[in-house]
Amino acid sequence: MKASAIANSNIALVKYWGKRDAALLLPQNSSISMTCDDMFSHTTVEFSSDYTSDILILNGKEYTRGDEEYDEYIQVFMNLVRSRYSIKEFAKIISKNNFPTAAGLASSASGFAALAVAINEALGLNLDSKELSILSRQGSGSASRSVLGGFVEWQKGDLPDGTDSFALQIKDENHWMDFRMIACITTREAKKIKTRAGMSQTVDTSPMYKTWLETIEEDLKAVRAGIIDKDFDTVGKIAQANALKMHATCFSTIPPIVYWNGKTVDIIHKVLDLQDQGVKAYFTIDGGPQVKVLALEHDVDRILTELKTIEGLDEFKVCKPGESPIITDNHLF
Ligand code: 2P0
Repeated sequence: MKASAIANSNIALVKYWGKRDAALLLPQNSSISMTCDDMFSHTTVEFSSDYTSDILILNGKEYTRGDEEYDEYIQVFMNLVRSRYSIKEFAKIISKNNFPTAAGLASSASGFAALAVAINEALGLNLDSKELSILSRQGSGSASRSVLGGFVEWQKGDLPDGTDSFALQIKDENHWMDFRMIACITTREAKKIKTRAGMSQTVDTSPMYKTWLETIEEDLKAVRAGIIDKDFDTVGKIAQANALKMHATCFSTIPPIVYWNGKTVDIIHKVLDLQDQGVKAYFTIDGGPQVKVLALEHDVDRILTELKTIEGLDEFKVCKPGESPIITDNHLF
């Protein structure tokens, strides 16, 4: 009843921002992402009657009742798993990330995808990728996209029960092998405003949110086609504009949500300068201060050289399109 899995994180090119059902984690809009090959969660889960409650150890720290990570994420998810698959046992879960947690690098995406895949293996559930996507979505929405490699679209679905809200692969990791995402780590501190709170505040109070929803289908259509045609300029331009629209909805809530720090802004200016010089580089930003620069492989060195001129910015992770989760015998306990 013990199994381990490794799942990659993903970075959205068209963002998921806003829920229509907070309990089932159903989104207001569809989203498109790239699964990233060098940002992953490694998770081991074991169900046993020896455990009297669920145990969670994340990056070496134990979380228990009273911790948000435990009460609002793991407990809710594990209770759902037990009730859906008629399991009585509690579980021990040990997970670690190879990148900063809760700072806008989608650690909940890789974390819940790895956990869902490990649970599927440990319990012998034989879930297919659609069912795995639906299960991981209920841990964290963006995790629905991390159960597949390459370029992925999470279709929002329309049904109230969420059975049509899951991810499908647009193209696998071998389709666009020179596509790169340079994650610029501006800080290792966890963000102050969690994504969940940020999303719901935005939906409730931003006058821009209506525009977000009105323009999302055209962004999805352009990025989907751009990925299929390997049209870097289209994907980069629309992804950049889509990220700025998402942050515009955040800035315009009451009280305002500003996920950026000074280095975030410095990187934006640097990338815009590069664009003025004819370099193909675009940025995207999630619910945190980190910036991800989209580029093609042959431009990465030049872009990194420019980014390193920003004072205090010295930590980067360059990712390619990554693969789907894998099962591993390398157990963490
Ligand atoms: C995304 N983000 O599409 C968007 C863009 C952040 C900004 O999905 O509440 O942690 O667990 O469903 O998945 C992060 O949100 O939120 C996210 P929940 P999640 O990647």
